[in-house]
Amino acid sequence: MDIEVKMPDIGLDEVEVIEILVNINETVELEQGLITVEGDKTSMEIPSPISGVVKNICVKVGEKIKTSSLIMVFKVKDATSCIRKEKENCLDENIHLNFKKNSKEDNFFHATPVVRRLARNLNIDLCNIIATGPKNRILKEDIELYQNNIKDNILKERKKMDSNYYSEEKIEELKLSDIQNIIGNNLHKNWMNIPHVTQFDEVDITNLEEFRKKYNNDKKIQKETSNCITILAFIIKVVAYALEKFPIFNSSLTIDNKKIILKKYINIGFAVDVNNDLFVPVLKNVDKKNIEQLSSELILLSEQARKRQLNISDTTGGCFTISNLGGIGGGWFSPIINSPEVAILGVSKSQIKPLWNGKEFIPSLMLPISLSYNHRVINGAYAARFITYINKILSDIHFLIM
Ligand code: CAO
Repeated sequence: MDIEVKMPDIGLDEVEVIEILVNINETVELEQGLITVEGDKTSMEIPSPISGVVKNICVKVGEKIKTSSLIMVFKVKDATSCIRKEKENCLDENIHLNFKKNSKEDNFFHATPVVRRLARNLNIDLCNIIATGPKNRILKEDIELYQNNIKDNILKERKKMDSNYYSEEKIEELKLSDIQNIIGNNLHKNWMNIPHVTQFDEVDITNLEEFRKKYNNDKKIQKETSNCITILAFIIKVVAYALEKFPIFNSSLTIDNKKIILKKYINIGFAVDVNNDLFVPVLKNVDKKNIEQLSSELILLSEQARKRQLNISDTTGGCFTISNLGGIGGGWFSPIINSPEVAILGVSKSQIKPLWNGKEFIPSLMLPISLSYNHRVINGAYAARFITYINKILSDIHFLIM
């Protein structure tokens, strides 16, 4: 059956056909654009009121047409089934079919192709939009308003769900401290700006712990418990050795990322947990101090951090940072680099594990370490050598005297 499609009343006496959007023999869906017409101030896509195959195109580009001018002839199998029921009330009453006329004036809409495209892209049905333009025309602003209302409703709905879930008696709101805000912003900036890679390793510290315990027992016997040394002091010293051997780890990047600044001093920061706030005091000239000196400075700076009495000079000038969570517990973690430094060492809790010595499994105290490095500055092979070097010296502290 053939059906004629005519030009709807779009509120203009005469319009020019500026584009034909379909071809003869093309199968066209309901509401698919057929032609674009242009009036004095606006252009508009004329949607198809039916689905079917285009049999004849009765207009040409550049032709002036009026309301009710014949646009096209469609071939359809079944005139009633070609109009989708659910869309029926969206049909423009002024699009004339020779067998049917939509009488639902309320649902009449006009919109420019730009607006229709916008609606299509946002998956918005024009039938749902309240038109505020002249002659019931849907404007871009109407679509935006509708879109914003949807967003508002979603937010309201989400808030409602959240408040149902977290009723006020069940939650407590805590404000982040100023320090948390500052640290959080820095961490976020570093995480976003530095291409992080984390290399993991496990160090056999059985001998080191044996030595440390012996040393601390002597101190206890001499009633010098304040001089007891933790594993961290050894790690700091070993890292200083490694920084000397692998100077690129003792560097920083200029802000424009164009130059590497190699440092000729070794200052190492260590993270201190103070009631959920994080401080990083810096031990200066680590390479020039022995482990006992480093340990007493470490204890002093940790105490000052806990009392929140660190000076600015205590927390600046670091070349490399160590974050030791091993006193608390947990396995490996990926520390975030403390820019402008280019690497950080994370230390986790040591555990006894069976270690194969070629003949048998030996119970060994294994210390998990994780090295995050700035991949812009340091390549993976170099980082693997660096962590392997740290592993070697920590496993056998005789290397410290070499
Ligand atoms: N594995 C096993 N035991 C460890 C260990 C490890 N990796 N690190 C420390 N220990 C041991 C110490 O040797 C000590 O044992 P002894 O009593 O036998 O000597 C005990 O745990 C307690 O050590 P400590 O934590 O008090 O001291 P420390 O020098 O190792 O660390 C400090 C000092 C200030 C770094 C630490 O107290 C701290 O605050 N750590 C948290 C760091 C942090 O928050 N990092 C996260 C930053 S990112 O959010």
